[in-house]
Amino acid sequence: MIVNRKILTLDEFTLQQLRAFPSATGELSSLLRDIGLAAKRVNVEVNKAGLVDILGDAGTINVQGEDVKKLDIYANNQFMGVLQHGISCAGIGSEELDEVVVFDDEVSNNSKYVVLFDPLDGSGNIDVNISIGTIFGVYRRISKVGTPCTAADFLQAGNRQVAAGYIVYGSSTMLVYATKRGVNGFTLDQGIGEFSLSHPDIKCPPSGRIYSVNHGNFFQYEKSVQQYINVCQKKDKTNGGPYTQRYIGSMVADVHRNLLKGGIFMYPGTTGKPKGKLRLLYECNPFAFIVEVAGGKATDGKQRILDIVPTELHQRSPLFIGSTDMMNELESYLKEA
Ligand code: P6P
Repeated sequence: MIVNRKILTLDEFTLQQLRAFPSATGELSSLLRDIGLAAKRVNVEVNKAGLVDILGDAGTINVQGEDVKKLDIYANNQFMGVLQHGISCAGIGSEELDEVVVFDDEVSNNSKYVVLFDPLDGSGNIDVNISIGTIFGVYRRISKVGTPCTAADFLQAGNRQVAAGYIVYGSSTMLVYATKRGVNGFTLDQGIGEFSLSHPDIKCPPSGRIYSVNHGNFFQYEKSVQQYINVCQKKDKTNGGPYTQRYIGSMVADVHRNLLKGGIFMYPGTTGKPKGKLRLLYECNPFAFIVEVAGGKATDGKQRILDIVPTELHQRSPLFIGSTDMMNELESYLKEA
């Protein structure tokens, strides 16, 4: 296999973007490089998780009431650490932490951005070697630069994100990063230890034939959602099908696949959990930003995810996200209801 070393690394890409926009301060580029470094460190541990005593529960319960696995904590500390010691971030919010962390040092207080992240989504899959991921969203702070950031900086609507991305630790490790200018995917080249541009200008196909949903909750979904799922199952060659159902219980992997191939991912509300399971700020919002920039759609079943004004750091939201044509067909059933 001839390896093309002319592929831009993440650093080369961000520097190229910086040269294209001389007015940019470079803080966002620097923040992306920090995230790439943390991702490489987490990737090493994820790749050897079966070999070292990093598997299994850490014995603590996180704010979600879920068993926290050691890799969750390690990943949280890696992302928090690089952001705290970088030059671009005033503070963070994390799935693993009850409250936001205000870095409150001189450099951080003079930084423009705050970051919300889920350090290791799908961690229940760690022990069985299924792809997992990190999800992050970047906001320009609304509090005064030069002062410590505040909780309000983290409760902005998703349409105020300046960037968002995810890392999928799978058969290969990819970092996918979006700004309003586009979505780009970088694959970790182990030979040089750098993320290299492998998927420039990712677009979400307007339609697809993959639908992703947990059928185990079917009878807990609203009738209109059940109706759409039945429609998916009845698709054939005459109406854009047949569809296939793909759901591996790891949002980053499921949404990443649908983003590249076309498809729809649904985590609807259920009778038991009317707001669903996924977190608005650091799961739904980043993916909604990425998928919309790539040409897709994301709603909570009633409104655009990115228009929801959050009230709590860990609030949940139903999520329907993916190819525009599929989302429009789903919405025709939701509207009927
Ligand atoms: P269920 C993983 O715990 C996660 O937050 C997402 O990554 C995934 O899509 C979802 O939960 C799976 O939840 O209830 O279908 O097992």
